[in-house]
Amino acid sequence: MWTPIITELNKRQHIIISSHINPDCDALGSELALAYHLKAMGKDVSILNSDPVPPTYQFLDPDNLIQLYAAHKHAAALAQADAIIVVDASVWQRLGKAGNDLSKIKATIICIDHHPDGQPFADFSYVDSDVVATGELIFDLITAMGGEITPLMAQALYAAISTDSGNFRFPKTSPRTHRIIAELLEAGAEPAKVFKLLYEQQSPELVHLEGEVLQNIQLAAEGQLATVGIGLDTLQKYHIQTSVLDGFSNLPQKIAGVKVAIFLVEQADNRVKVSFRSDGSVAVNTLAAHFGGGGHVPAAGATITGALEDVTRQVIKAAEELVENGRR
Ligand SMILES: [Mn+2]
Repeated sequence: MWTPIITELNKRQHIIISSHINPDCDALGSELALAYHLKAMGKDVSILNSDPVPPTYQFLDPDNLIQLYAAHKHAAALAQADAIIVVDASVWQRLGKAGNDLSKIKATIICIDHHPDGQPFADFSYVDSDVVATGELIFDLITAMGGEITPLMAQALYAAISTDSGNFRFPKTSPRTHRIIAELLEAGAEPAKVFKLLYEQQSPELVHLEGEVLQNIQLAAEGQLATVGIGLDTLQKYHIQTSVLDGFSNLPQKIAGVKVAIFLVEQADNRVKVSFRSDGSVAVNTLAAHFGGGGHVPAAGATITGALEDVTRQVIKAAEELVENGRR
């Protein structure tokens, strides 16, 4: 039921929207569509994130509504805020330093999310872990409030839902997902344009790095587990920032018979960012949780302290156990 949140939003005037660190399209698209809707209602809206918009996703925000949070710059906005809306995350820590500061101010907290592993922290929550993207929930909220979906909002929500559903193939993709997408197309979303902007703007270096990653995929657990890691030296060789490697997590899943794919990227601070993907038959969020991370059944992640080789060994061992347990 959206009624309590709608009642609350109607009463509030100065609204801050935020989402998780390393924002993806679902986070950014949900924030933007919601911000445009609330602005159309005459409200004062700020989107404050702890991490910048990745360059590949900047096309979603031509009006530059999304701001990089800085305590000194946004003190006035925080002091004035009477509502905070957290989208695509259900725990303050996922918001980084913005979450730390936002959690301390006196304002109504609203949470709209689809992650299954959240903790209750908001005054009003709409968390539905059966939907494939937070973008679906934002669409529902805006339409429940009688809001108009402009072409820019439609593009933002289309990008949110298409990416979070793995282009409509992840298990939680539903008939409802496609009905929402139909309405977004009617409102002006252009799938070919969004696909081109999301997936076909890569540098030659990135495509060549992808070739090297494909070369290095290792199989384990009788071919059910595929793992590949990238070291800092390789990233330097190709002049690649880790933030542009999002699409690489799925690469090992190209191989027939692979149930779990693991993609590791060495970070500068003796940590390794690990992405887990599965075909849906194995819950990789339990694997991520084992290493202090989280996520969904088919897609999850964790950041693990240690050298790339050590972390790779640990993760393969845990994943082999999970794949083999899943088979019993
Ligand atoms: Mn999401």
